[in-house]
Amino acid sequence: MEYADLLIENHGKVAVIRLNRPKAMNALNDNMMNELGDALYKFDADSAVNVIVLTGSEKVFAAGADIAAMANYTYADTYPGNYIGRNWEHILNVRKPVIGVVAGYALGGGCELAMMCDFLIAADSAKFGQPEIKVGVTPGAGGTQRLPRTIGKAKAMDMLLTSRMIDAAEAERTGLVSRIFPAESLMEEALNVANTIAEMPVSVAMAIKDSVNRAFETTLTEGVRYERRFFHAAFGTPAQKEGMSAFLAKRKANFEGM
Ligand code: DAK
Repeated sequence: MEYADLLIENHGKVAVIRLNRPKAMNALNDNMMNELGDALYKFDADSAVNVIVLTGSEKVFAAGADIAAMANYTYADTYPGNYIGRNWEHILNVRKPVIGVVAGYALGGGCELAMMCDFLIAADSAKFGQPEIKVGVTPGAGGTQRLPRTIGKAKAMDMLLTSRMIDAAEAERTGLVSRIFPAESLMEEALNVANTIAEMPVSVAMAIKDSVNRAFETTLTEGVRYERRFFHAAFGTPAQKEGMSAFLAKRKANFEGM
């Protein structure tokens, strides 16, 4: 796959999508978001890929929406034109696991895009922020919704209202990122994590993702019911037969194609 604003790498069952507008700090524009949707859907449908990694460069994940592109937007460009909604949220439709890997800045729409990943791994150089207030807008891709659900109201309000950036350590402490690695070894470590997941049965990984995401959309009772259906259904799958018989035979399970 060839794209103007993305770089694509294949690492076995792991596909890596790299945001790539180095001259504009990977600022997110329509073309990049269209390309990102295209790449995500292709990998989601590719049976050779079990896990997708979304990352940026060593310096920046993404410094937000492209301010130069949107500076002269009118209300007609945004609300009737469905700015953001029309092409920013494809990632939410992806059913395979998507790991966000962040080095350097993840600001504004960049932080919002990162939060749409299933979980985040960060370099010790990572900096997260929602500085939209400084350019006269509210966040528009979930910053006021996903951030408080993830790090709590006090921290989220602080970040959103002051535009303060948090570093990797604070991001890990508050639950925004799951693990931190030294910047030099970030991709190697992130690929190890991705490969661990890629060796699991992809159908079960997808069901777990689906079920965890349901936790944010429903009551506890309904969420547990939803989970239980997947659990029951698992007993009709090759993954359950292979996983449990491998355990009992004290051998490594082979979940290829499951
Ligand atoms: N957009 C466009 N260009 C950007 C950019 C951005 N967000 N961020 C950086 N650049 C460009 C700079 O203009 C500069 O370009 P040249 O001057 O070289 O041509 C180049 O990238 C390098 O940037 P700096 O010279 O500033 O580099 P530094 O290392 O000094 O600083 C920085 C890095 C990331 C701290 C700084 O660039 C920065 O503060 N950038 C802006 C961060 C920001 O404010 N992000 C939030 C953007 S607002 C909406 C929904 C969502 C949104 C809006 C509306 N609706 C539903 C209507 C979302 C809004 C946002 O994300």
